Amino acid sequence: MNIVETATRPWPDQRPGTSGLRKKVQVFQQPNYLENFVQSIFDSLDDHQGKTLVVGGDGRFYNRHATGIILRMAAANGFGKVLVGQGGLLSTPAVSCVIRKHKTFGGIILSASHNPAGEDGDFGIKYNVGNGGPAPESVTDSIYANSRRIERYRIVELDAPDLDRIGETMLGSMQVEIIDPVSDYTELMQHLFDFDRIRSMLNSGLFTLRFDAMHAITGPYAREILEHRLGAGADDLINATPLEDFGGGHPDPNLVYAKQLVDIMFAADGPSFGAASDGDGDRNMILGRRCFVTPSDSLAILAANAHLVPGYRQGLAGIARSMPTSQAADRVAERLGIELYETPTGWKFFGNLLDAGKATLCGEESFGTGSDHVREKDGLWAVLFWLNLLAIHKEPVADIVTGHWRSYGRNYYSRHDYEGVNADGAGELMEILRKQSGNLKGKRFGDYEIDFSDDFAYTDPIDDSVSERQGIRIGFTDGSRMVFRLSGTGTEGATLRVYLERYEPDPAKQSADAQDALSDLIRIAGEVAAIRHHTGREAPTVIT
Ligand code: VG1
Ligand code: CO
Repeated sequence: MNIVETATRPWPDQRPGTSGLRKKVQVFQQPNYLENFVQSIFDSLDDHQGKTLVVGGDGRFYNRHATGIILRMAAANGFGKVLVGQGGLLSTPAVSCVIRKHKTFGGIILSASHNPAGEDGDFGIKYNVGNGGPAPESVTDSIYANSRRIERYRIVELDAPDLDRIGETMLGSMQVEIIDPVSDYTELMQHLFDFDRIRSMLNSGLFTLRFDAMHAITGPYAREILEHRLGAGADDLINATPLEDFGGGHPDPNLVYAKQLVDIMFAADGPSFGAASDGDGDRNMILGRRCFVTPSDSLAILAANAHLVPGYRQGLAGIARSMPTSQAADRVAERLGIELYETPTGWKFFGNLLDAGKATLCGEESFGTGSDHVREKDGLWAVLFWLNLLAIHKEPVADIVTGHWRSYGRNYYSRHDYEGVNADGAGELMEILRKQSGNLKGKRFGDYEIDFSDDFAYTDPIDDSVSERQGIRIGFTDGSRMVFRLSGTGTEGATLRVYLERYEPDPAKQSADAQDALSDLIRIAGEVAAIRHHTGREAPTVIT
């Protein structure tokens, strides 16, 4: 086999962020940029010789090209076999599913999630370990360290195989198997949810559905599962063909970017249920007729009802949520008498809890929900979970949500993003907050008094690893909270995220608009962090 060792020099900027390495396509197109990072991944692995790797991505521009290079490098680096999704496609949760089902060594996912795609858009690459989940910080740190001292990469001088033909071929002495990207995942979903019951609901004529794949990876999965297996109509799925540029859109399932779906759902005769997923299929947005379910509420509602669904009939071991996610799930955990874990932002922090059987459901406010069925958040899984609950409860989505609030109280919640702001200004804002955070206790703003404030640090209960500087939390004496952190997934300037939460136990006061209910906290956040001064912005760019 013709293995070539190509000399190269380190790039300075290959530190993985919240979810892998994300950069502009043009950055990845620089000579050796992709190759350096892939070799740095392989150099961080122990004992991968002869083992199996999974490769697939969200179908964005550069996905195919990168897949070919990764295959040629995997062959040169001694892998025994690679499982590749047909066309180079696999959603993020499907990669996790395939790693687990076929017990492979690990997997590489090509995606920048919801970031825009195309020649001028973003590209990304992340490594998942043998449990199917994102590489923990110890691995990403070692990948980065390797990228800083790399001197050569290995590649075979052979053509990469045809990615479109299902079946097995050889690339040098490595086997390549092109697999159907949806079948393993579909089988897993069928095992977790009551497909018969969902199918009867969809066939009843009393229930209507709209799913928006946002021109990204979930299109083929939704076709197979929602349309072919569950009997949804072909027109119930919109934007269901993956495009290399995601149709020029921003496949981020929220009220701003999924506007087409939101307009449909808020029309007078809108469908009973609406949902969307993101670029790589791991996020979900849940809507009812004229009703938006916040991701934090969604996690709490799924947890409170999980015992009704086949895959979770035995109950939940525990619930885990990222720190900025609202405390709605905490109330459910308390009532169920199970543990609630608060982790830093990013799915990689759930892996140990899931592996140890400490948590069953996990969620993030950023439209991410999932469970121990895989080790990634999972968009279509959440959609199916909701469909299963709706088929049982036979109530509108809005009634399920308000019923939940009546029983548990409502956690008014919103996230304000200031995208693409000056990185120095944003860094300064965080630095000043960090310095102040120890002495804010007792400070008053109108009716609100600060109860505590800190820079969130997390000690993993399983391996005792410590992750510091995970966001400034400010808690008030009435239980309200605000959190400030900088995004670790952006590719331009900095993005400041401000998370706001207030608890309302009184059912008579639970129907306000979230922005109104949070208006005092929004004002206080602006004041405490001097947002306008440091960002130069009058208002956030995205409110969810
Ligand atoms: C964001 C979200 C975080 C999520 C991450 C990856 O990170 O806030 O909750 O895990 O994206 O999601 P950040 O650092 O930009 O806040 V995905 O669907 O983009 O892989
Ligand atoms: Co995603």
